[in-house]
Amino acid sequence: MGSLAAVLRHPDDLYPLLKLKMASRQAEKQIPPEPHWAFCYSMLHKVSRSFALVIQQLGTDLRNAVCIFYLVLRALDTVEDDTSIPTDVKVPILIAFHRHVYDREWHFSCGTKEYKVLMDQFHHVSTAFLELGKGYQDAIEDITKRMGAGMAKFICKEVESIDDYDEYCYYVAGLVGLGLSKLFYASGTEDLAPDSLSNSMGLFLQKTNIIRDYLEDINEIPKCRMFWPREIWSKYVNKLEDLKYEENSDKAVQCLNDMVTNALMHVEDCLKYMSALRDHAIFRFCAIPQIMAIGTLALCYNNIEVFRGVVKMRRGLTAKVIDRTNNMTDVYLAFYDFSNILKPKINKNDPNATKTLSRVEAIQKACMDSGVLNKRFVKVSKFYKQ
Ligand code: D61
Ligand code: MG
Repeated sequence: MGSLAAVLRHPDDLYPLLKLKMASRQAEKQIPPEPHWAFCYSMLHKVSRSFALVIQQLGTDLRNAVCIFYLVLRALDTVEDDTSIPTDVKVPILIAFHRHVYDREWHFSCGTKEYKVLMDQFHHVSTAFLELGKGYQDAIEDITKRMGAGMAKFICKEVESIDDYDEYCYYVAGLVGLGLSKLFYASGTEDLAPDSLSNSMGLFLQKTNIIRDYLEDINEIPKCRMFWPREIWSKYVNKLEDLKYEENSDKAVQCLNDMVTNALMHVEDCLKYMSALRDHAIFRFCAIPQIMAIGTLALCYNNIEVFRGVVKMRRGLTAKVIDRTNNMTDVYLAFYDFSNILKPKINKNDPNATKTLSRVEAIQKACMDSGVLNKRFVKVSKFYKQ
């Protein structure tokens, strides 16, 4: 749970934290009896603290499909991320991965810790996959095929331009959005969302991760892979790793702010996507990660700590988001609030100050134009004070 010091500083975190603790205990107890499904759900809890809880709340059929979708792509990503696998071994595995899910005998050992267990015991995932409905199987296979091909393309290619950056994020996260929209549609409760909006849902999450994980990725051993586009960082430093050195602090923060401003471009699409959802569980499943992302960006903006250590929202704030996200009003309020946390951090000497400010104002306008927020309330709202 959150640290005692943090809870003492934010006493109203306590109730949501306890509620979250109970919900995750409950989820752990609900592990199915069949060994392959038991493996899949306990794996989901181990590899994704954040997604497991929201996936758990979906209805049974869709939940099983999303759980397997997650684990298949996590396994694919474990191959992509393992920098000790030689390229000539890795590329064919990425490209053929969508066929391996039909083969109960197939496995490939790589990754570390819980990811290694996922890879070594992958037959449990394929066994569960083969029990899903055909509509779900086809959607998962299709996305796995396209993502594997995209990852293979970027194994040998650096992220140079902003277009490359958007293309890479499309492969690894935008496609997840497209796949999820298909699964929601197949479950019968939602209309099929336009691809461009589904893509934006993924891009916003992935770009936030890439920004937050700068230091972790640059310090990766044996070798690092970086996803910050040269077109952005080359305006500030000669080498991407120069951003972490103290003498470049001013440039580093300006570059970071440029990256955050770029990520904020996707917010209006995300709001539009979420506003079309009908099912309460699907809504929460989609909205909670999005609110966490805008919260993380507000925290990272103009914050040198991104280059020094881990910048994360405190556990209590995450618990509050999970507790308070039930409808579009909650989403608009959260986006408005977090934009309001970011706004006063904009320094007028920052090279992108005007651009960032106009992005933040556009987001706030979109929230206000929804008509569900009350102007006076919003002015004093400190719902999500950090
Ligand atoms: C609604 C709800 C959830 C959504 C969504 C729409 C649209 C897209 C996404 C979730 C995907 C967002 C991915 C953001 C986190 N990034 C990663 O995990 C990176 O790996 C990308 C490739 C594997 C994607 C696996 C995945 C992730 C979330 C899912 C899912 C599958 C299936 C269902 C639901 C959510 C990243 O991982 C390492 C790290 O973050 O430390 C990387 O290697 O870049
Ligand atoms: Mg990866």
